[in-house]
Amino acid sequence: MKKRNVIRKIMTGCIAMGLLFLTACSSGTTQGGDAGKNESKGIQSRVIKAGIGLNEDHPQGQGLLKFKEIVEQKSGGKLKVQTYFSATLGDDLKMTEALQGGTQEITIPSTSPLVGMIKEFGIFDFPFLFNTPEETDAILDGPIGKKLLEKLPEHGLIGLGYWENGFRNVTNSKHAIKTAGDFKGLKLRTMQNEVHIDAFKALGANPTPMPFSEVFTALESNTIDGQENPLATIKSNKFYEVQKYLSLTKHVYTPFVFLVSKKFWDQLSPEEQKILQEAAIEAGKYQRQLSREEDQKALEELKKTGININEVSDQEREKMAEIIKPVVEKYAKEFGEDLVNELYSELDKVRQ
Ligand code: TK8
Repeated sequence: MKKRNVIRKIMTGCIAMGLLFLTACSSGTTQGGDAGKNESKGIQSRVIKAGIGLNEDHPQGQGLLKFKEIVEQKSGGKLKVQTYFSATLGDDLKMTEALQGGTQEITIPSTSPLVGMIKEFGIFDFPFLFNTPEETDAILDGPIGKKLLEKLPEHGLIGLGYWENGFRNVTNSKHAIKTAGDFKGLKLRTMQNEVHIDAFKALGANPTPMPFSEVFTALESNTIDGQENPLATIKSNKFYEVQKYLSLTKHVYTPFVFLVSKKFWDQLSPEEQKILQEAAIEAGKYQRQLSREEDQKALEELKKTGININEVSDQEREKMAEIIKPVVEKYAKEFGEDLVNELYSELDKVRQ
């Protein structure tokens, strides 16, 4: 009899522990719940709000859908990614602030508007820095890109890697940009980024920084004459409807940075963090490839819209780079000459 009671007591204890464990696991229902810092094991049911600034059909949107597919597949459907496109949750800066506040879990902004928080991201805004995708991938996926991601946690953000926004070109409603002098007096929207603002000022333009979501209306109402973005964005946001000229300047390459709220990240188990990290990298490879294919396709489709498209000669691009050089030198000092020298030596290695 005694022995049977002892066994019953042990069995009751095991069931209670099991129930306690199951309760703890299911407690993190939305936005990470209260699972505690990395103490939870396994994968909990969570809803992950992921917002971006561009449309679903843009490579950024397609990349986010791929990320969602991978996360939900790897987690057996327990991690659910809710996707929001076209700045419905706000522009890049607003969504980044939402991550810092813990009211949104993921966003993938351009690095340019983040320079107010991490000024060193500004090295990617140096005009005419990159020439090829091989160069951009080598720098972003190498020691320089990693060093900049390591600055994010102190700002309440986790960076899981870089996706591709792309090489930027100028559209406007006044005239084709064929020479450095053609920027004179042009009211050009720029991202909220001091390097872009000073570079276009040096070229004689009249730069107006504003969030991306306001650009179409500003162009339509002629508040500004032009803007600059990669071809996929120019096509996806139908800028050809309100612009007459597209000049293929390829003056800057902009990365997207994949951001996760640190408040949310710290609540995840190592297994959940691994799923998000792997999905961000895998979807990023897919997104970069799509972005490069789309850049060519978008040019062909933009030609059919009637917008006046012109190439810009290497000679004129070199003249623009020469005019902007003092701006780059000024910001190289501000961002740290060691970092900039490391950037140039890394670039030299890629070009050998
Ligand atoms: C979209 C922005 C945009 C960027 C800009 O969220 O602001 O011009 O190139 O694509 O990040």
